[in-house]
Amino acid sequence: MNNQTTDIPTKINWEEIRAQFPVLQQEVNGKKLVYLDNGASSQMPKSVSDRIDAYHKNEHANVHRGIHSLSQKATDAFEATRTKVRDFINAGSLEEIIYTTGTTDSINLVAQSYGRKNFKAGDEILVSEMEHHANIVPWQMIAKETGAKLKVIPMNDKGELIMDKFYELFSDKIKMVAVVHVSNALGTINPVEEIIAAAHKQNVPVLIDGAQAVPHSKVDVQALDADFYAFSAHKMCGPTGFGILYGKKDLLNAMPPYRGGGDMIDKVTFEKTTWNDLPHKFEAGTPPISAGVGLGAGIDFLNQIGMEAIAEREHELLEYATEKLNQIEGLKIVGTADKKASVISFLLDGIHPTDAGTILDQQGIAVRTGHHCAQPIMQHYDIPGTLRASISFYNNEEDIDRLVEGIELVKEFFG
Ligand code: 7TS
Repeated sequence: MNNQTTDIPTKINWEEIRAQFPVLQQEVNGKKLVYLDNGASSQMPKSVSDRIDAYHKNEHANVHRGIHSLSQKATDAFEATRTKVRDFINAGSLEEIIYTTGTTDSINLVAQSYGRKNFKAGDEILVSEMEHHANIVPWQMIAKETGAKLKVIPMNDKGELIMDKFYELFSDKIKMVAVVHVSNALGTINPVEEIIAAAHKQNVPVLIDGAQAVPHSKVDVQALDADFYAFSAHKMCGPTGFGILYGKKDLLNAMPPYRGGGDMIDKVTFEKTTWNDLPHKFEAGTPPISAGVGLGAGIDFLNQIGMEAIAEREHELLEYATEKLNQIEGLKIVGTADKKASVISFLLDGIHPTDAGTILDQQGIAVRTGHHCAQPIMQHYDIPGTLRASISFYNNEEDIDRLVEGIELVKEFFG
């Protein structure tokens, strides 16, 4: 993945695309909504909510059960998403696409299943300083249980991983590397190809937290050679409560189940239970079926636009916003990596991010404030938090201009 994208076949009408998001048409606090919190959750186009609605009206039943036609219809709709996900991230097979409830769940699955089986006292798990808590805490939990330890790849003040330190930290104690592809708090695009290749030289598997990468660029898990890759539907125009764990088949096959229950078994007796095949071995119980169907529709929507075009448009908006925000006196951007996705964290001189965010909200401008579930990043800069504008392809220059006006008002308000 990179910032440079090419060959957009036809000129895309971004305003037509924006018009497909009903939620963006509303007023908030008497002003037209400016939604710049896409890093937390993206919005849903009408085609996705319509698809979920149609599923409930016409196709709903439990999946993988019985022979009745409606259950088969539901199963077909639900399983169609697996094929779409496989193709979207270019996985090698459907067995490698595990349905979860989101990135957090996906990472916990690997930590609890792979980690419990493979980590022992003295082993090390390598994460980075810019991880979301979802890629720290599950590892800490399993480390505590197994006697393993966390090691941390530090970052510089621009918010880039210090790769020399990564190589220095690497030893034969390392049993897993878990790194974020794109930082949710800084926007940094990490050199995950390099990290994966280096780890593989030592036969160490790598989990990539792709929550902020998959929605914004073309991700090819086979080209990356990632062992595990996690992401969430609700950040890619899909619904909440659904996500994906990609894992290489050999690794997944060798891992014990994470949760027990219906659907994940082959044969159950009181003496012994055997497991279902991949991917179902990791999918116990009734899944969020409609959400899975919704993710399929979200992928269709993104594919219709094209991930290259999306990356290009978001980069254009990032550059526009960065230039405008840099002109504001007393504003400092936190996270100035050379390779960035469309996330801008910033501070306003003498104004607490929460206070600024409240005044922006009064103007109908939605940004996130706080530590963004990445407290170690805030500790690095010795700040309580930032304001964060996370931009999507359905934003436009007017949204950015409104943000700039809003910030000027915040500054006036706090004198
Ligand atoms: N990893 C990254 C990089 C994230 O940005 C997030 C969510 C997660 C993991 C967890 O995803 P979940 O779907 O399981 O919750 N990030 C954010 C955010 O930036 N603001 O709210 C949630």
